[in-house]
Amino acid sequence: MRAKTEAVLGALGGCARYVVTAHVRPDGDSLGSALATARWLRSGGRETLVVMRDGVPEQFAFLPDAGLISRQYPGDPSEWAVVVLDTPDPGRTGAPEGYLEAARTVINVDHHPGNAHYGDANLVDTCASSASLLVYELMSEAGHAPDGETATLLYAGVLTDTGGFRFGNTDARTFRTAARLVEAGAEAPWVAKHVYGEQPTGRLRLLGLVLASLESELGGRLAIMTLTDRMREEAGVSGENIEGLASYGHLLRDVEVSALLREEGERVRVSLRSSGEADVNEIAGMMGGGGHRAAAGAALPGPMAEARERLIAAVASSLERR
Ligand SMILES: [Mn+2]
Repeated sequence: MRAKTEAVLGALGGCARYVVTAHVRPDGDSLGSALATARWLRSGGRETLVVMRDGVPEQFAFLPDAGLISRQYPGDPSEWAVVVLDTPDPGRTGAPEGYLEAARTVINVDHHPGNAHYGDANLVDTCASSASLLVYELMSEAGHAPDGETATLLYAGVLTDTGGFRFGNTDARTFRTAARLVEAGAEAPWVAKHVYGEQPTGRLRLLGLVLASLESELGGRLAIMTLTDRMREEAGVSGENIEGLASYGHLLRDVEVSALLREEGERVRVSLRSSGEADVNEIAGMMGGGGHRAAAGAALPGPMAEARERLIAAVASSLERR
């Protein structure tokens, strides 16, 4: 790990221009780690662009520098070093075909179990609860003290990838990092208020409808909620404002896997959350998806009823094996 850290730090210092990116449909960790890395590179005098093909979800628009994110990769990749954060497979960046291959250099910093160890330099630590935590550790290793806004960005990633310090990946290293980030000026209550409070009316209406759909299967070990286009219409919500909804099934006692099935055109997207023991990365893998032990997802062909049956079968076979 030591050699890997040094290779990544060397690559982060060695170029003049950087594109920082992460996976499509960025979450709090992707955005926090990317925006913080960009501030770090800029503080060292590097020209830096943050590119997210899907832009910034409304829920995270409050993050410092969120307004600087571009949806377009700059031309001539050979002029740019690309830093890819929180992304197990380079295809998931949504970069134009051949872009990463043509880039000056590619640096990969991630914590997903299925990471392909791509890039000219990579740091993949699947024990880390977030990519933001890894970026913080890289900064410490380099002797860089993050400013308050950078600390706030990293804190947002540490907080959201542990489900608000609740998932099974919440360990001492997570709390140590969170404490240091707060010491560096991270606005912890402010981040929590934006991420977990201050919900727009439409989202609360949608939550009501999704909760009303909750059913338990497999003797109460699996909770399934659904989100349909009709519900979106009824709640007056159009966007992808679903962060956190999949976890609500864990409010029921004895639920090991909480699932949210949502209609997305012809397909049904499945989000899975584990309360600890169940490995939802394995379950998602059986359905062609992936993620982490505690949080994962997959896309299934519709209709909803069929996707639901496939989900129940996958969860049943995984729970039986334990
Ligand atoms: Mn992450």
